[in-house]
Parts: sequence; structure tokens; C-alpha cells
Amino acid sequence: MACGIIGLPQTGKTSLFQILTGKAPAESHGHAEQHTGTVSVPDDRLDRLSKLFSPEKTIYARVEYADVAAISKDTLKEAGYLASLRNMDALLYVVRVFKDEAVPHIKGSIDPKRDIADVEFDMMVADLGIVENRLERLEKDRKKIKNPELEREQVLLEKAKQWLESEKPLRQASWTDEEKKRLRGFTFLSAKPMLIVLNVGEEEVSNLDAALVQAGVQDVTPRPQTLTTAVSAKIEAELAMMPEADAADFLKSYGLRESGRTRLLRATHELLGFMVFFTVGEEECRAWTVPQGATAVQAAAAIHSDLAKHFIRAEVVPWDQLLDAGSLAAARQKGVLRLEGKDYVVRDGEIVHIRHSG
Ligand SMILES: Nc1nc2c(ncn2[C@@H]2O[C@H](COP(=O)(O)OP(=O)(O)OP(=O)(O)O)[C@@H](O)[C@H]2O)c(=O)[nH]1
Ligand SMILES: [Mg+2]
Repeated sequence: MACGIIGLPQTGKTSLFQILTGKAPAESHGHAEQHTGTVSVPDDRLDRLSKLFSPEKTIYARVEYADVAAISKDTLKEAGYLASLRNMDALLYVVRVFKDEAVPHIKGSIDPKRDIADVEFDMMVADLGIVENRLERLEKDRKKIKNPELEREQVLLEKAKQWLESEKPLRQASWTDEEKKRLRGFTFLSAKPMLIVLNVGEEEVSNLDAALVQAGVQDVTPRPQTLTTAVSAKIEAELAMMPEADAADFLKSYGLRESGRTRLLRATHELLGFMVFFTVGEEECRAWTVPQGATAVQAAAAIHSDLAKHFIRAEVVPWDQLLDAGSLAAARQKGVLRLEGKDYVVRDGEIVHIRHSG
């Protein structure tokens, strides 16, 4: 699972990458090279389960971030740059809101709404280029061979074309599962889930909701597969340097409950359309990442293919009910531990224990 950090020049991409991954700054940064780092997603539920079981290891869900070079009409025409973006499962788009005379803005003024629209527009243009090329080729192929497969592809691409020509990103269209599968092959940029992160000034941190309204982006929020949030890279950088106790006081002084880093990590995970289930024990308490809607046997497969093969039943209990009961045995006795079959749809935050043969 990878998330590319994109945005206009000098908006705070590298700062946020460092805050998220804890990685030291890199020197030069060509377009082809990109820096990646993997991060554990903080999870309060897993922390509490871990306290109960005191396992040797606690393993969190993980997300990979890539610090991608600044985006522009020109970079979006470079094959290497495009390829690096196409590999990403989601995009984290950093938009500048903070004021600082010392840091020039490429467009000469601070206007988050304009910047969001411009970058989305450039990505749609890049996608439209692909659609048109492919449609042209399809046209030729269809004259040579009759194949229902090709016809279906054409219908899909015509729909995508219409959508893009009306200046709407593909992520906002509703697609059938079948269409989604076909679309994935094209790795369209405007189809990728996007987390818009406003990099706001320090003075705005104590009221982030107001900052979003002030930036005029509240109408962006209800869009499908789009999340919007605000952080201050400057404050987050300071937080990252502090001992934990000081950081908690510092947050409180701004009226905040948790750091922007935690918020971003959770939002990324949510945006990617994944959920977690837990396994618990004295050896290991662990969060496993599966797509939303995964079944018990798919959960088993995420742990080990043998568990799926020899699946008998899944023992399932929501994390908070296990905490209340105090142990798996007690949960079983209280009747909150359920036995479920292969097709059971696992819910976020459940403990799933697979019973298997062999
Ligand atoms: N005042 C202020 N300055 C910031 C903030 N975030 C980043 N900067 C400054 O903005 C400049 C650019 O930050 P980077 O994190 O390197 O931005 P970038 O988007 O990676 O820049 P490029 O890779 O060159 O496109 C640096 O001088 C940062 O110190 C912020 O929240 N407040
Ligand atoms: Mg950078």
C-alpha cells in the first residue's frame, strides 16, 4: 500500500514526508528518484489489546509514503514522473495555505482553491490523453477483429472520456465492480483516492475547521474518495522533536487531542479503503490490513494461505467486548465470542481467530 505525496513546488511535501516517516532530509531530488518510507499506523485499540495480553511483539498496520517531486503541467508529460505516480494506490496532495514571505509561491499568491482545481485539471488532461490514444487504437483493432471484449472496453473508455471532458475526476464517477477492475489497468491519476492536506499557518492550528472554511475547500470534502484535512508542517516538525510528555502538553496548549501526524496516518489508511482486524496472543498482538468487505476466509488468507485452505471456523469478537471480558476464554463464556463461517464479512476492529485443520 503506497501513498504518493504530491503538490506544487515549495508547499511542504518534503517536510510532511519527514514528519510522517521520521526520515532525514534527502539532498538532491531528481524527478526519477523518489524517497519512500514505511510507517506504522497508530491504533489506540491495538495499544489497549496489547496492554491486556502483554505480548512480545505488537505489530501495527503499515502504509508506505513516497516523496514525489513537485507536480506541474511539464512534469506530468514526463514518462518517468508519470510512472512513479501511477504505481501509487493513493495520492496525498499538499496545498499551501501558510503565509511566509521567505517562501515563494509558484503562482505568486496563496489560493488553495485555485491550486486544488489546477492540479486536478492537469491530472485529468493527462488521463484524457491516455483515453484518447487507447480509443484510437481500439477503433483500428475493432475493424480487424470482432471481439466483445474490445467493445466493452470502448464503452468504458467513452464513459471515462465524457466524464473527463466535463472536467470531473474519474474518482467521482460511480463504476461497477467490473468497470473498476478494467479501469485499474489504466492506472488513471484522477481515479486514485486523494487526501488533500492543507498546510496551514501556525496561528490556524487551534481551529482547523475554521481553516478549512477559510480556505474555501469545504465543498471538496463530500466528494467520493476524497478526504480533506489541515495540518501545520511547522508545528508538526516541532512536535516530532519533543519528548512525548512535552508533546502532549504542547498539543493541549493548542486545544488539540492528537497530532496532525496521527490524523494523517489514519486518514491515509481510511482513504485507501482498507480496514483492520486483529489477532491477539501472548506472542503477538497484530493489526492485519484487508479490503473493506473482506470475508473470514479472506482474513485467514491475509494471515497465511494455509489457514484459508484448512479453514474450519472463525472465532470473532469486537475489540471492545474482548477488553470488557478480559480474555478470550471469558469472552467465550459470556457468549460474546461468535463462531462464524467462511463467508462471514469481517468488520473493522474485530478480533478474528481462525480455527483450522491440519
Ligand atoms: N512558515 C512555514 N514554512 C514552511 C511550512 N512548511 C514548509 N515550510 C517551508 O517551505 C519551504 C519548502 O518546504 P518543503 O517541505 O521542502 O517543500 P516541498 O514541497 O518539498 O518543496 P519542493 O520539493 O522544492 O517542491 C521550506 O523552506 C520550509 O521550511 C510551514 O508550515 N510554515
Ligand atoms: Mg521536496
